[in-house]
Amino acid sequence: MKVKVAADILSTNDAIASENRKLFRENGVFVINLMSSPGAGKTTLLEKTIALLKDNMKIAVIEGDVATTADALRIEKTGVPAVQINTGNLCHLDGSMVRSALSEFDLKSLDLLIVENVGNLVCPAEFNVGEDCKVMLLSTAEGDDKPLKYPLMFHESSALVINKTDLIPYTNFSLEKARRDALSINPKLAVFPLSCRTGEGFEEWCGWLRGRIETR
Ligand SMILES: Nc1nc2c(ncn2[C@@H]2O[C@H](COP(=O)(O)OP(=O)(O)O)[C@@H](O)[C@H]2O)c(=O)[nH]1
Ligand SMILES: [Mg+2]
Repeated sequence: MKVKVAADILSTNDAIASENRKLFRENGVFVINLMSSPGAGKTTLLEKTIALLKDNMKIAVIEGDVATTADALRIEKTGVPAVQINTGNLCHLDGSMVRSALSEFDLKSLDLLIVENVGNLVCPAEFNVGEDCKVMLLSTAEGDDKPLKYPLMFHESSALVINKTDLIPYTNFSLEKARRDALSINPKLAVFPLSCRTGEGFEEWCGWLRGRIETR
């Protein structure tokens, strides 16, 4: 019975996500669902990425967190519009939550909408919000065993950003192991090691993003 309830929830969500996707396509906006554990650096990645891309495209952000408007306030400081969704006790964003935020934006004018999901390595991967692709962010401080321990996140993503490469000398994180294990789960994953602290790796990451947006 529990399995059936879960299946019903997921299929209801998929129907709403499809409606969102249709709306995004009609308005020509490319949508990313950004997922990671809390503290991996999602908001910092967005701040840096927006600073590099915003002169050439129109960007907006939906921020998902259990509580506070802290991340939306951080994004607004970059000069792009941001809407905060507080999920209360829920550990992920779903299609209807994203839908409820869309009226805050002029979708037609946007090139890129980024949804920062709630920090969690499990359920965000199960719930589509109508995105074109999911991007997974793993930081070197979390350990290189995460791809094998949380495979769905890596399986569902189009790109894996490995953040905080500046911290590698202070950890036992193996970039090669993390990359190899992630690719064993999803051979199509585009992998971008980078550091939001030093800026290393941003050229490759932003290049991939620009390419995806141009061919949307
Ligand atoms: N050393 C280092 N710290 C980082 C890097 N990126 C983010 N941080 C720090 O990691 C913490 C969590 O970042 P935040 O963007 O809020 O993570 P989020 O919870 O995934 O949105 C903050 O203190 C950031 O300054 C990085 O590349 N290197
Ligand atoms: Mg954040």
